[in-house]
Amino acid sequence: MSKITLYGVPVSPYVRKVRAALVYKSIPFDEVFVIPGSPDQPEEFKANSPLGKIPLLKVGERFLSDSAVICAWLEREFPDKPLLPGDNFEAARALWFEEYAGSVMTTAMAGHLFAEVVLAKAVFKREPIQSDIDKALNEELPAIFDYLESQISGDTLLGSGFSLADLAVGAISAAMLHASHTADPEKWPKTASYLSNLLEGELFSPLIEEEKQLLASFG
Ligand SMILES: N[C@@H](CCC(=O)N[C@@H](CS)C(=O)NCC(=O)O)C(=O)O
Repeated sequence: MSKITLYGVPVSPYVRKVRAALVYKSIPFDEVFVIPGSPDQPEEFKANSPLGKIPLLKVGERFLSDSAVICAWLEREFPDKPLLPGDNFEAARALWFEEYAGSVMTTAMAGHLFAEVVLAKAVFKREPIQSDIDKALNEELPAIFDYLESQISGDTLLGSGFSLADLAVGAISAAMLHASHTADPEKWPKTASYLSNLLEGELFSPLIEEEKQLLASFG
């Protein structure tokens, strides 16, 4: 098997998704810490990440960008513990949740909540933008929780068990957890229970613990 190296920071939701997929499939990998936009990025990253974004995956001497592309490759290369169900329609639904998590959920949970509540002061060295936090808390997250509440089927999003849908939704929901927010169990009982089981489960909890230590080091 070619050596696999992941470039990025673990607190990025897209990097977290790839880390979780690698761990889920028991694939060994190395990591290189890269903060997007920072001046001291490794030359290898600059030369091989066409948009300068994380995650970037090195496989042997070749490179793949974009978390969805990387997960698609992992699924084909390491099919033993599948993240996509065998049923074609259910597989497409898993991809839909990956898209929803990577767009709508990421804007609210990472762009508006995590960035402003956690990163603004500690990393960006500025005051948080309160209007972004308010928009996430009052408009975006309630709409997301309403939608998830209507979709959750038992312990997972797809009726067929754990899939890429849960991996992608968990990867972004960890950003909300870092910002100390959860779905109110009174209003969204299925979503609150689903998210806490997912994030406190054996896949995500060790990753989140590691990230908490990293965030603490940011001051
Ligand atoms: N669609 C991409 C998005 C990746 C992305 O936006 N990563 C952010 C960090 S969370 C980044 O690298 N931003 C730097 C930039 O946009 O220049 C993926 O799924 O990997």
